[in-house]
Amino acid sequence: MPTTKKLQLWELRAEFALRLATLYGNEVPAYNTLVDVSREVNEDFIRRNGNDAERLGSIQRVTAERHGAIRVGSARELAQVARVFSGFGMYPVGFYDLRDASKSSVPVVSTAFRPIDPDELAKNPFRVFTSMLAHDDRRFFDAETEKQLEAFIDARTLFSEELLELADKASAQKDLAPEDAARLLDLATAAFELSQEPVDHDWYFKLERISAVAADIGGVPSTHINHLTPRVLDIDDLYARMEARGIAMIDEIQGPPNWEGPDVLLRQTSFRALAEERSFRHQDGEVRPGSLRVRFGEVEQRGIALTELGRDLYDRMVADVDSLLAAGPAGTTRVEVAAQVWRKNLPASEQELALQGLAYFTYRVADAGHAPHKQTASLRELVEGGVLVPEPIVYEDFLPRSAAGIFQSNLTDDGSRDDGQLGTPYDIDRLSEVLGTRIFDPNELYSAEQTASIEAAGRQLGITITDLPPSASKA
Ligand code: OOG
Ligand code: NI
Repeated sequence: MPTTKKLQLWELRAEFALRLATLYGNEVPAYNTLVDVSREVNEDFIRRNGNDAERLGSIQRVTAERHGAIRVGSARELAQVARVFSGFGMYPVGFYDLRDASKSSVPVVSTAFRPIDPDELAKNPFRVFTSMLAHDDRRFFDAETEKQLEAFIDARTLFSEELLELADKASAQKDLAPEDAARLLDLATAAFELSQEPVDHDWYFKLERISAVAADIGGVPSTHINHLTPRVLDIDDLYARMEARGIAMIDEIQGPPNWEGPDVLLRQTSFRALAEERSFRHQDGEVRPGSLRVRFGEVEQRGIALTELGRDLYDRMVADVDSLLAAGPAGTTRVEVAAQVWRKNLPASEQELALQGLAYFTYRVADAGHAPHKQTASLRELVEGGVLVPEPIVYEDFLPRSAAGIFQSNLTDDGSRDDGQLGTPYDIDRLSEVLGTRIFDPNELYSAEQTASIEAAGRQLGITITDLPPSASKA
């Protein structure tokens, strides 16, 4: 009977993503519009492009695909988040320092929790961008505010013991009995629901003057989903359709431009959600209604994962776009300039992206019959001879500059920061210590997948494949 069947981690994860989507759709109705429009965009894209449309993920995966964003206040809370997500087969990948990625006041460091195995990603790729307030960073918070933040955050409980223990159990067993699963899902979903508890007015707005993000994290008694982001196959189409419905999007699509060559990394855009009712406790002790506008809708299109070499090129192209834009005639847009820079620098075919070692691919044996009759062959000759076909590995992570852009474009003002002060030094190792578990390096994950596929192809052909792109030879 299905009711006695244990649930696998991916089933828990898929159900968790659905529950959060229902919750968020009730809280922020514009999200439901976004999901509807995303579905239309994807269906039309498949209709126009046929089989090719699914090169970067099956339509089932893409339609179900979401990323969430949450924000927590302390090392203790972040370590608990890691326990909760581990119960859904989601592990920390990548380190993002948004403090330096933006001019305005975004005092957080972040990682993303997601599945790491290709099979698990294919079953359900739910991921959550998770930020921790750097409350000890003097550029943003003076000693007194730091103490107040610490006291406020230490006094609250985001995740109950019961939730943490159920998550630990799922994580250890890799599955969960139905009653436990139901309870885990209820508790985990409720932990991210917007609280109705009154917000301390003066405390919240004291923090907001420093940083709206700090207020959203440390000014309220619980955490909540900041946004939930569906994935589309054509973000330009999505943007146009949302505007046509009268929903004002941010000015530009963040990340790579639309161009005729392969899509790489991640393109994102967003709109500000409406103000939401909250109640505030004022200094006179009275509770009165008010409103906050901190949440928003975001949508994304995912492309091919770039290698470190490719990422260096990407960063140089982004810098080129900046300087051309600064020097260029008024009225030219970033997107126009970027498309020119892309044409000049980036190979226009997946095959060249692969063979120049700029992006990650797996290699499928397409024509073993034409394999050369020798012991070794280069990757290029096998691909150019049609023996192997490169298939793109999708970028499963985030971009700090776009993330900062998303944070920033939705803030009402810049807040304040004092760059004369020294920041707290965070990096991937320090954040791993905070989490109590190692943060995976995304490049290692992509590279291992690519290498494994080349080795498997070599075994299948009985050939040692040589002259691998630099990204594949060092795994
Ligand atoms: C997270 C912003 C980053 C993305 O998609 O780049 C992000 C946040 O606003 O909490 O979600
Ligand atoms: Ni996001």
